[in-house]
Amino acid sequence: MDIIFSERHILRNAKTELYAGELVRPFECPERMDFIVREIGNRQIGTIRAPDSFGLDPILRIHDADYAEFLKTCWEEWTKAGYAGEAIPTCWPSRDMPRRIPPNEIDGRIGFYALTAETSISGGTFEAARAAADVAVTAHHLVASGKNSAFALCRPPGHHASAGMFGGYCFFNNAAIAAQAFLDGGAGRVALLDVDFHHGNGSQAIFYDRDDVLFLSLHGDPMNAFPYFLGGADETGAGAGEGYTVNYPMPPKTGFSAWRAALKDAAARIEAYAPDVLIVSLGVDTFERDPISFFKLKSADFTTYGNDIARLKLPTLFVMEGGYAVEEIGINTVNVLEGFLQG
Ligand code: Q9C
Ligand code: ZN
Repeated sequence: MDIIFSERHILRNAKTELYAGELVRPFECPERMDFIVREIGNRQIGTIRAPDSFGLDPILRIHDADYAEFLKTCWEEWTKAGYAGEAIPTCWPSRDMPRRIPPNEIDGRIGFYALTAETSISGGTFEAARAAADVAVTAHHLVASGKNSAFALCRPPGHHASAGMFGGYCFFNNAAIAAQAFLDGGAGRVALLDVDFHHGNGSQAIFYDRDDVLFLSLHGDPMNAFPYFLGGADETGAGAGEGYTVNYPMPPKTGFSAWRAALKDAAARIEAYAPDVLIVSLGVDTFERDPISFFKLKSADFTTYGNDIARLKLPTLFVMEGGYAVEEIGINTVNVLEGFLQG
């Protein structure tokens, strides 16, 4: 399998995450990539190469220009304001304050563009997020030009980012950018299967009213899990997109047999849609020992479901999302890819 990876991910090296009322070292840390890269080498599943550069164009097919500009200038503005810590929002246009225009001051601007407060913005974040989008677009080109599969080893992840908002460790939506790139390159239908533990709220929002991307997500029930405010089974799409969003929220302690039954249902819907290509938003935070999640998948289960995905017999682009059991993230990620390759 061709694997695309950018060393520039280390430019995303925030020191703080607001977690349980404290500033802790972020769960979404650079070493995640070290463990995955090492395991790819150990198991020899393919060669790793650096991405090409595509600039902002493919990003702006998904994201708002003012949002991209905000991400580019946020850290500089924050520093200029004289703040000592990393950039963290504290005020949003929330339910009872629906005035939706970006304020001038950085404190207001960051709140306008933020979904959540755990994801601090630090110097280098924009550059790393741009490199991750390059990884996704480069890997998309391999599949678009005839390879059966590719792995976009993206960091930072992307599926929580919407057209104009960051959060949940995500800035640019790498999988959505790849989906749009396939469509712009001539594909008619793309299926986006999100197997990260968390609901892919950004991806859902981006494609909610469209029928050219079928979005399916298996995730912790938002009544009990981040991102809490999207991901219900009753969200099925809008307008032309009605029926093209499919959510599988599952309760705490869900194990592999229930999870796999949801995957089987998703696979049947993907088959019926008959897409030109399948994108998998691959988060391995469904693992039993993930520190911030509540599913109970074991390492061997990742191989099994990689194999299940292969049985769809579709050109497949895997895009890295979450996974925070750092010591085991390499094994679990490569298990999916190996299971796929053996399928
Ligand atoms: N108590 C991704 O996996 N915090 N993002 C959750 C749990 C945010 C996860 C707190 C988790 C974001 C890409
Ligand atoms: Zn996740």
